Amino acid sequence: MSSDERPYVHSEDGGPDPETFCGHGRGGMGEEVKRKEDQRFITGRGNYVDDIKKPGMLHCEILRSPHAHARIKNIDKSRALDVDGVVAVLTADDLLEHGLATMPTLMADTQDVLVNDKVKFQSQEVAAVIATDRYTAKDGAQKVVVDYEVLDPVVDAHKALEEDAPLIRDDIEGQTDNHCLDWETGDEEATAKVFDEADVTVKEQMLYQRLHPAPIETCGAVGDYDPGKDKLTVHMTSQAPHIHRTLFSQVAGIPEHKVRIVSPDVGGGFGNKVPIYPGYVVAAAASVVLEKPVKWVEERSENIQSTGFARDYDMTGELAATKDGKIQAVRTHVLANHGAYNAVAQPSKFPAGFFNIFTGSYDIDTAYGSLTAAYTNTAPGGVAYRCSFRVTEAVYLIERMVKVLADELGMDPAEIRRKNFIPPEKFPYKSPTGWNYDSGDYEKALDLALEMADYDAYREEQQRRIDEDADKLLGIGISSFTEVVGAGPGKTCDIAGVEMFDSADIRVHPNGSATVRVGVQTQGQGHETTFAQIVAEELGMDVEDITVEHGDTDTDPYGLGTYGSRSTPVAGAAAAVAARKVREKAKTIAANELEASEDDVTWDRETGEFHLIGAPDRSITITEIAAGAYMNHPAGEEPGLEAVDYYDPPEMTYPFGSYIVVVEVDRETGEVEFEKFVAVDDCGNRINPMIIEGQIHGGLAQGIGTAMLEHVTYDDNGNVTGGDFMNYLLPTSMEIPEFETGYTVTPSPHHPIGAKGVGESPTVGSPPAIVNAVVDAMAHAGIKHIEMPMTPDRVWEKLDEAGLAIDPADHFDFEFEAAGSGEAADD
Ligand code: MCN
Ligand code: CUM
Repeated sequence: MSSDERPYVHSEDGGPDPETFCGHGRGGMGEEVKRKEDQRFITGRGNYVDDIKKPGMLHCEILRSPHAHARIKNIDKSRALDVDGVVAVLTADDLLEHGLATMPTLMADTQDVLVNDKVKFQSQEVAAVIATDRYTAKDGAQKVVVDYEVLDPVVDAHKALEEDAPLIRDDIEGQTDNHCLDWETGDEEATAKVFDEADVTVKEQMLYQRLHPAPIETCGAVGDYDPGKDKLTVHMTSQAPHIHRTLFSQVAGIPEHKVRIVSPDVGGGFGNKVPIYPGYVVAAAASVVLEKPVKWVEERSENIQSTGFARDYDMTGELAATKDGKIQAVRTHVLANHGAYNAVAQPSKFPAGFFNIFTGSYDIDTAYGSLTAAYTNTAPGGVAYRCSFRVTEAVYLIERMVKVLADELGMDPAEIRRKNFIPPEKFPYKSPTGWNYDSGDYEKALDLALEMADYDAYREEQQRRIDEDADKLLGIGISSFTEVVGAGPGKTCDIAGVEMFDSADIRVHPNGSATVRVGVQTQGQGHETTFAQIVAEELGMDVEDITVEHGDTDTDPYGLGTYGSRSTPVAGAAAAVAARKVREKAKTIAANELEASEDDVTWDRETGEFHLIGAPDRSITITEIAAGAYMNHPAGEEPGLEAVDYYDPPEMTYPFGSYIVVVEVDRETGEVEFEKFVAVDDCGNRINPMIIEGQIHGGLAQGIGTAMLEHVTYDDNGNVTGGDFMNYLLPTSMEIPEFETGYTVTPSPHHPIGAKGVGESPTVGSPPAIVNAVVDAMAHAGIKHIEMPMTPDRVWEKLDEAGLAIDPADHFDFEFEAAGSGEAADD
């Protein structure tokens, strides 16, 4: 079925009513079904890559470069090979022999699997040692002697583009500087004209700092080549098993039916497990060469230092507006740090990812954005971290700028948003940068959030504290973001040249239970529950009778994986459509069993049964139908009851929300305390409210980490100074306040069950709300911006700049004496 012929929304019976639905009582849509997967997780029966043990399995340790930029003169493996238990030491030369020296990054770039010639970032993979156990492999790795010629590194994107900067990518033919790519969107001339003529313009520069997804489980793989079957199985931490199979097959020249990727339980991905990493390739290659299973599992610091980071966008934002706050144009320029290799998530139509949704929730006619990206001696970058591929940066830009404009005009930030929202009647809405928003009601979400947050009362309290010169200031921040998820329609946002779709395969067994296989891969999002709920809803089955499987390319239908919150928008749609195909056939069988014409049979969503029109008592359940499908199939019909759907979405989905954050800023210490945190989300029709709530909580915690704590930092020599959990600070329960969540429901008009994605909304939407709150606490004293992460010292500096800081010494009525200045005590 092509996209155009798809049911516009819901099924022929209208589908579940979005306002009232609470499922059919057996685990259908809208019900808070407990997560089916948790049984095994909470009883310690999860099966992660590192749990996989194979007879005769060898272990791989990777030797990494201590330098950020260095030429390799020589590698001496001999002492490592002498270590008892070391089986092999691999370097680039060995991989070259097998045609595996380089691997594709997520985008149009190739990365050395093991450094060939020149190291380009600290911790880059130089050699792999394979041994009988992990400790021996590590001992061996320490005995590999590498002779480096150290080169000058450059880690800062601005400096990388200076004329005398050291050239990083001398492996690319014709590359003479560190310039990686340019990109632009919108109408430059028209935008300039609006800015020239506008009443008011504002401008601000802001860095979205480098972040790391930091999933609990690091990346790992077990390569398991079976010489008997000539088949390579790779168990790996993968968010996209089928894409990874295709890439493995292409890189290694092994046909796809000879490669099986299994992604078992995954302990969090957050975008970290979208790309291919050298460790995966090495484990697989070593297994083929040695004809033994080979395991590679990263350590924490390796994960932070060498696998895809995110963000690192230095953005300049500008708004042009009328005196009364109507935004007329947005302009932005970005300098992006792409690291040593261009691994950046950048669906082809939008070379800067989805950043060009920077007009956000606002009805702005004119916009222009440009971007320059640089190579630097840092880990390959910009991959993804709960971001919808740069929507995070876009939302940060526009939501911060709206606050900057509100402060400039002395307007209430809620009021200015209301004035500029795309009104509900304008949907479907076409944005000036080419997006087709499906549906939205931004004001409704904002109003609910304002009410939940008791906004007016906090505004009064804020003023009271200013008037009374209180030690703790109050700040109120708002973010009314829109997301864009569900990649994607046709070729408009294909990644790596693959047209985007996803799949579901449903097999109803003779006893009326079913197995559903999908092409996406859960990493904690609860797909085994929510996909079962979709099928339960559409087939009138009990959710307990449905098992969802995924993560095995040998058994699952081809799919493109889980990222960009696309599972529900795309594979969820496939599951619903496949279920409807099954229902069609079930109807034929029902008519046969009821000895009636198909035209006289109807399906009741409430009971999940087919019955004769006008005679509800003459009904038949899915169990009876399933038995009939196999044991008594109608003449002219194939036996069996199953269907597969490959769903090519007609459009992306546009979930949205309004977050309101109230903070207390301590004028003495610069500390920020959360006083209130309200999150109203709209992801269209909700499959499992409890799972959505979990997604929101987790994502808000990550938004707090982003705004307050996290930053992967480097020193000038390219040493990662934020490359472990002592220095890369993740929020703990101590930093996370109570969240108050609310929701509105604006169904997607083109999605079969009216659902939109939600997985990334909280991380995308919350950082600007938090920054806006902290800025808001100091705005009366002229503070316009503060960079993330908003550590106490940074906040204190801003307080000081605004003349709001209280010197801690003011609390003491004695004077400190400088050391050594006093007289020596004689007792
Ligand atoms: N859901 C729902 N009703 C909706 C929308 C979603 O019940 N209207 C449910 C879904 O069925 C699914 C969950 O919410 O069980 C998230 O759905 P969706 O928004 O479709 O996102 P994905 O399943 O595609 O998950 C990807 C998204 C991304 S890209 C990142 S990054 C992220 C996130 O999910 N990584 C996560 N949430 C995560 N949560 C956990 N625990 N671990 C990660 O690694
Ligand atoms: Cu942008 S991180 Mo998620 O898409 O896997």
